[in-house]
Amino acid sequence: DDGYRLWLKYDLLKDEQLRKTYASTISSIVYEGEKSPVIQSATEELQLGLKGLLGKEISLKHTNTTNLGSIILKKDNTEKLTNDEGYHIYRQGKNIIVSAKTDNGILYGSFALLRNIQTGQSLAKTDITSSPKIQYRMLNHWDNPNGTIERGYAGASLWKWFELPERLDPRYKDYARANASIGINCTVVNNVNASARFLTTEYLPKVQALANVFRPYGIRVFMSVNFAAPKILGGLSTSDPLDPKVRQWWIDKTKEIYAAIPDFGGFLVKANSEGEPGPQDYGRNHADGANMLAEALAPFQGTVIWRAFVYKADANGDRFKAAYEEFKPLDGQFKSNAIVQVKNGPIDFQPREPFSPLFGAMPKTPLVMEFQITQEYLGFSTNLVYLAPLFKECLDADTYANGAGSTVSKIVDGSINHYQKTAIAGVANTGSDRNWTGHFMSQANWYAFGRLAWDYTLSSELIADEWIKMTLTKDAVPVKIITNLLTGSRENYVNFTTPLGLHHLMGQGLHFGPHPWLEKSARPDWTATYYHRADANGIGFDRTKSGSNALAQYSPEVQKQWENPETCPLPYLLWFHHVAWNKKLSSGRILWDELCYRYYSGAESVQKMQNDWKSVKTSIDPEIFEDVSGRLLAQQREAIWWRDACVLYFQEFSKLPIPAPYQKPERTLTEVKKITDVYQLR
Ligand code: BDP
Repeated sequence: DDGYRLWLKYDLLKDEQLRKTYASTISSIVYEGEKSPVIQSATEELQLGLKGLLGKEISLKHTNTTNLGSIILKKDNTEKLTNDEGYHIYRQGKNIIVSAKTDNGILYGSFALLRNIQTGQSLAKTDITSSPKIQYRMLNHWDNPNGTIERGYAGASLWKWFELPERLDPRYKDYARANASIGINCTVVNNVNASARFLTTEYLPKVQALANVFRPYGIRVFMSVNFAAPKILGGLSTSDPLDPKVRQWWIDKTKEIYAAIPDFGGFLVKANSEGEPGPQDYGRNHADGANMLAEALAPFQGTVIWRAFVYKADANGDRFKAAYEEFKPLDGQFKSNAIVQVKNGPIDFQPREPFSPLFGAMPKTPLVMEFQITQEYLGFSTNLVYLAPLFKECLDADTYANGAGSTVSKIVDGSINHYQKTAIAGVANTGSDRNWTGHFMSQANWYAFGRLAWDYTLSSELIADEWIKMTLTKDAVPVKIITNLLTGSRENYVNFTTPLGLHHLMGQGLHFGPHPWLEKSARPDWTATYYHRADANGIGFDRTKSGSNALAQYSPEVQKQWENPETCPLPYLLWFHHVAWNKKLSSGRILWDELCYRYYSGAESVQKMQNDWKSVKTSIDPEIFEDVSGRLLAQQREAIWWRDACVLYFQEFSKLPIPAPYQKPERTLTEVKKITDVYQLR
């Protein structure tokens, strides 16, 4: 098994009894009314899936004539239990009804029914209703026009730009199927560091061709745009958002896009961030820029998604505070079809971050959650890191913006501030590798993102359990072992890279491996020393009143959780406090010993992960087993590298011995530094 089929494997169910029960329950698939392209996708998938799982052809009928046990796809405008994209699956006599208000709802219901069969649920009393809590469930592809992917670790872009629009890779359809199966309904096809080329007559037909393949799966296409496009492409002397000619250029360009892609979703914009052009180049603010694009998109019900990932090159400030400082004052100034996309944490997709203080702070502006599925800071495609616990930790965090229970998820889904538009985005981890995600186990992260975007109340364990049963094995004991392996993997990774609230210690530029001694870079906030602040006294970034006071950006209740170093939970300690090396922590250890304990036990956990993986060998396809085994070995090498680099480097400041029972690293700091140096070579 090369992993290409993802979780849509549809192999014959091994349990013969179960298979017979399903087969006797399902004799045909019936659709009513017109067979739209979306209904065509639903029936095609059901036929494909059931044939594989049950080993029998299931016929397709237009209207129901018998009551022998059919799956009936029923559009029902009066369905009270669901929203527009939701579904209701229930028994009616011998039939199974998949009912929804829209064709898209029926498509999602069909995939849900298949998932129930794939995971071996009984259909005897089926009665499932489910509706997505967030409207736009999006993937953000950071793909470039030359086929490379920014921060992509699974090969080249899925989009074969040179072949498009004439040749359609069959993979585009499989991509759409996979997304639809987990409820993803929007995709931004290109990098936020956007090439203006995507808006040319060269690239628009290519994007149009992709949109045509995705449409029958309920997926709308968005594009990242370069704010300076009027200058770059339009020959204008400015891209000032208040200049009438610039505004007209965007109005015309938007019309041209909608003529080609009538259901085009809109624009995603990274502006005045990391060197990208933006409204501030002309003395305007982010709302001015977003509103200009919103105006061009409004006649077509399009949306502009404006990113809040901004931080100025200011050596004395605290990058933590930057997005809040720039965006909070603009609350209420954005047009109704302009929404603001915020990364989960205040810095940049670190293995652990507190939630961004913007969540809860902009009640008049719909905020989009941006997660990173691609493992830029979580070990690329050599590390097994299941991200559902990271996503959940943020979504479940309480902002107290509107009293207790104002979780980040309730900000994002609009239930607290009654947003008209709601959205969640994940930076995709897909690429041209045969198994889509490089590390086979990273498929679970794509899956988990989609499942949580649909319903953030699902637990990490439940999502892992589903995914394992659909892609790896249904054997009960191995399912349990792998579920534990997955759910513990993120904490393991945090422990051997950035425990206790450390952050931004990774290799410069590439963001690979440890580089805690990095003290000079093009910008101070691209170094590691800016963040960890280790000295003879201790380590950590004081963000309380005595330091940068970034904590003040949170509600008083949240401040209370984190402001006191005595009571601040250890996972967040060094995010907010500079703590003395010999300070006794709630664990009973002094800080230095706790740090060593985390680095050593984190690295040891990778050995344990290997043992767990070996123990399930007979239940796993050999090709997948070998692939994951090899990557776990690489992960072990990296974990020890991280451990050695960090304890040896921080020991220069603490001057304390490695506590028993741990052994001193076998190599010296100079030797470890050499490994990191090599990664800085071109
Ligand atoms: C950073 C990445 C960079 C992205 C940037 C962003 O290193 O490649 O362009 O995020 O999100 O983490 O814009």
